[in-house]
Order: sequence, then structure tokens, then C-alpha cells
Amino acid sequence: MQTFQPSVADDVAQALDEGRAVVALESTIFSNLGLPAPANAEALELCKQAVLDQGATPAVTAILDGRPHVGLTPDEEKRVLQGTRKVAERDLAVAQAQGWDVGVTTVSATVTLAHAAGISVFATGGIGGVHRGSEVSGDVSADLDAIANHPVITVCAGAKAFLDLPRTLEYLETVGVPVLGWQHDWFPAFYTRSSGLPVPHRVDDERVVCDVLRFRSRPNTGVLLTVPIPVEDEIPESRITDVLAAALAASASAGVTGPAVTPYVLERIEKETDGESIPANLALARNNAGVAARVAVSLARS
Ligand code: PSU
Ligand code: MN
Repeated sequence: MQTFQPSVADDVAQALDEGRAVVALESTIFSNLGLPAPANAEALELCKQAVLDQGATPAVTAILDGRPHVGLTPDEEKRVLQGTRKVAERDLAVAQAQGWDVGVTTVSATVTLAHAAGISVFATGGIGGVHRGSEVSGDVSADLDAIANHPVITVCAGAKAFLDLPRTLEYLETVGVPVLGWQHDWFPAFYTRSSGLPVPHRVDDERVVCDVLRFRSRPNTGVLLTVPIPVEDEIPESRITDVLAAALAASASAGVTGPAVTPYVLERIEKETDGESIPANLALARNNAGVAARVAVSLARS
């Protein structure tokens, strides 16, 4: 009987066989749900190249023809750029059972697929988290539990400040995820280098990041490595605060709920900034992919 087993691309399988560094990349950010065209295609190229530049192999994850894939061909990548169906961890089974044509994977689905394929490092832009007003809506991203339940290092630029960042950090503490700050003392807020919240532990060397994964007490718990956006690409906090408030207000008045919330708010942010947020998004995604590749190379050597 067929069970949950991703299809791993040849170059990725070969790298894993030979013990070489591999970095998983999620596909929601490269679809229309994450970034508008043509920035999505540009983000994909920049992230892949940043991984290759460090001598690691990129592995984009997605659902194609009802099968989870880890590593894509150029034709498969083109299908992902057009993808509009969001696949979180719980949707992986549904997408397979129903044979979805194209499904783009979120952080929660990607750490799951990375784990299943034997990949230990994963790069994204920003993770999902606890939403503002979660005490009423109950909206907590499945990303957080997935990071807590798969032994994968997730590299991100923190989370966007439309989320409740203090509660997001509290949640990660509760579920036992070590949260590390890459050469930085603050939990980053995606467009800005600091959310004003201290990161629990600063790390300055990729070997320490690998050791945190190695010394984990639970076999299936991951690590969150937060990397601030490069200084020159940061958006001033004063500007972003108003934009996020407007995007959240639009989402509330449109009555958006469930998995539609995050893509809706992301799209509003781009509208509210007239696309000015996009270069920052590309810069941090590429930066995260490069740091993830350094970590993966270090892990492969150890
Ligand atoms: N935050 C971003 N950009 C993104 C996402 C979140 O700044 O593209 C995407 C990621 O794929 C993340 C998902 O895993 O949204 C979280 O969705 P939700 O809040 O519905 O769990
Ligand atoms: Mn949600």
C-alpha cells in the first residue's frame, strides 16, 4: 500500500547519498500566494543561487500531480510559480488523496517533507506565528508545531509584525523549540532587524547551530534560526507600522478567516507599500538561503 513518501529529485538524492549539504526551500513564497510575479520567479532564482554559491544543493518542495516532491525540475518550478493552492502539513495527505495538480508548501509542510527526505536545514522568508487576537480567533499557525515536531533547522527573518510576536515567542518556548539569533541579539520582524524583543540565544558560528540540533533531547524537535534582514535593505519601522495596521484592518473588514488570512494580509502589505516591500522581501529571502547553506555545509562536514 502506498504511504507518505516524497519523490526526491535525482540531484537532491545524490547529494544526500554522498553526505553533501542540502537546503530545503518552501514554495508558498515562490507562488502567487507569497509574492506577485515577476518577483516570485526572481526570489526563486536568488534563493537557489545563494544555496549553490555556498556549495549546497537547493531542494524546493511542492505537491505536483498528487505527489509530494523534494527538488524540482525547471518545468516543475514553472508550475509552482503559478500555484494557488496552499498546502500546510495537514493538507499533505489531502493533496495526495485528492491528487491535487499543484500545491505550494508552507513552512509546516516543508519541514515535514524535509524530514521525510532526510534534509536537516530549511530556508524561508518569514514563518507563520500566533496571530493578533488569537485569544478570540484561536489562529495559531501550524508552522510552530511543525517546527517543534520535525528535527529540522528552519532559517527565517523572524516573522512579520502583523502577528503577535511576543506570543509567538512564548509559544515556541512552550513547545520546546530553541530560538537562535544569527549574529544578532533581537528577534527580527522581517522588514526590520529588531522587533524590540530579545532573541533567547545569540549564535555567531554555524557550528553552534548544528550542535544545538545535535544535542536536542527530543528526537523530533527542530531549531529556529532567525537572521535579520541586511541593514541596507531594512524598511523604516515607522513606515511599516502604518502599513501593517492598514493591512490588518482590511483583512478584518473583509471577514477573512483560516488559511486565507496570511496570503490576504501579505497581498495588502504589497498594495499598501506600492510594491516597495518587495525588494526587502527578496533581499532577506536570499540572505536566509545563504546562511542556511552555510549551516548545511557545516552540518555535512561534522
Ligand atoms: N509569512 C510571510 N510570507 C509568507 C508566509 C508567511 O511573511 O509567504 C507563508 C509561509 O508559507 C508560511 C505560511 O508557512 O504563510 C503561514 O501561513 P498560516 O499563517 O496560514 O499558517
Ligand atoms: Mn492560521
